[in-house]
Amino acid sequence: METKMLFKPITLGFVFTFGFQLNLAAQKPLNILIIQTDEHNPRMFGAAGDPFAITPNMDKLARQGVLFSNAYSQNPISVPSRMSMLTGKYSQTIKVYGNGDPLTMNFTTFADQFNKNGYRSAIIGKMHFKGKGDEQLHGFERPFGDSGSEIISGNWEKKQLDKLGQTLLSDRSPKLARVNDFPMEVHKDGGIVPYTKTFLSKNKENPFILICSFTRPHFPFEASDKYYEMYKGRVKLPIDFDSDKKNWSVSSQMENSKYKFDQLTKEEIIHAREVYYGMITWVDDQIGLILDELDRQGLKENTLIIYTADHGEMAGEHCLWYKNTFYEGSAGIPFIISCPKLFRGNQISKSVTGNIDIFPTICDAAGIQKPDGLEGKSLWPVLTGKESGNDRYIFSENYRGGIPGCMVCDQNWKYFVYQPCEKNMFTKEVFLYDMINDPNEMQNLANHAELKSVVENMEKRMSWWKPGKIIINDNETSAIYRFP
Ligand SMILES: [Ca+2]
Repeated sequence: METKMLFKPITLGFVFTFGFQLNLAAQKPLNILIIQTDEHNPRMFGAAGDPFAITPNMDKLARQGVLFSNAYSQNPISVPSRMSMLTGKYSQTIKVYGNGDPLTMNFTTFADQFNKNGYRSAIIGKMHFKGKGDEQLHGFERPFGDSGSEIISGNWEKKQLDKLGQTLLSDRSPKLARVNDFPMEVHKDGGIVPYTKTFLSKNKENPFILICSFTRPHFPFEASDKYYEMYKGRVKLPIDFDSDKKNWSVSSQMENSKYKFDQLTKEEIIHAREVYYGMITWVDDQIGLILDELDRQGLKENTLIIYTADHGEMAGEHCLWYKNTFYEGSAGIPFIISCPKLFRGNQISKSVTGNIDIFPTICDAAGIQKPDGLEGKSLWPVLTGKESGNDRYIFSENYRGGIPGCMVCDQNWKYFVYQPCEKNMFTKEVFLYDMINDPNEMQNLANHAELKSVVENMEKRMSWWKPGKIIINDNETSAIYRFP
């Protein structure tokens, strides 16, 4: 993908020691606002260098904060990614491997930790909690959103659509991407802004941690004509859309046999991407409304704002769609942290990070003690210029179709493996990409003899991962896989 910077950022590094040392104890408690989308390709917004994306609000947030250009989902599918974010722990630790696994109550979320310190914690929108009842709220209030087995309280979407005599697409295929002439606010995400306005107005005086969590730009691929028209005829194919399919992992081959990605025409790929971009811009507009409201209610200065997604969307890169792969489009996430009163904005950091680091980072930012056992690492020293963060690395796991996979990456290298399992016996697959010279991950270098030491180092880092002890509930097939 071509890149063009919309603004000239400062790159974070050791040379900068601009962090402001604040006496946090003397400050009013810091509010935390996390804006999360679902399935947002990390390269498809303006501040990330995308030449087509129209995302003025994400870009503005990046100008006011730090954009982390090497940020990853800890498991590129909804439930495990979200539970890793809330607990600061990896899938293997919390035993949430796929969308069928509920988070058990013995894990502390950041809501639990902040509540103990006098905060109000709430999620407005999606969080994909499993199970039923209040015990599945994990310390959060839910003014609006999915909870337990309910999809959306008040059946928001159906009511809106019934009034219009409309239905939304139920099929995920990019082949069916379509344009509507009714507003996108009828989607269940349409409730997020009004509920957020109400929440903010009721919590001006007490500290809060709020997650505004959008389901868009998750498929089905459907945008209103207003947003589609912004992209019609402008969007190109991803440069690696037809990369050598022999390089697909067994896991991606399984996805392709189910969803027939390789049968999409170039025209269908471009059309689906135009619609997908439209969905991103609609979400961006919603983010703008939330940030404006924060400002209008006088809360912006004392609020640390994070923008992230639970995982990406391949959107045709590597001839793949959706997620569940370790390629950048799927395992990568957009990741911005902004709080101008605490650290300087308009910076890009190459420090490797991900949603698992949010828990310790917001504890440090708010001056709240971190619980023991967090597996995420605080970004506070990076944000405040005390550390370069250049030596950081991070993991991602995935168990799609019952095939255990694990990725580790640093700024230079991405390494991932897939292990054979009882359902699919194959030779262990290994992938190594040079992320500096091959950012589109076109050449697998895992078997190059001169890079043996790189592979060995990555394997050593990955030694904590024990797929042989995992029992996977892959809810898409309702199957439970046990490993020897
Ligand atoms: Ca998701």
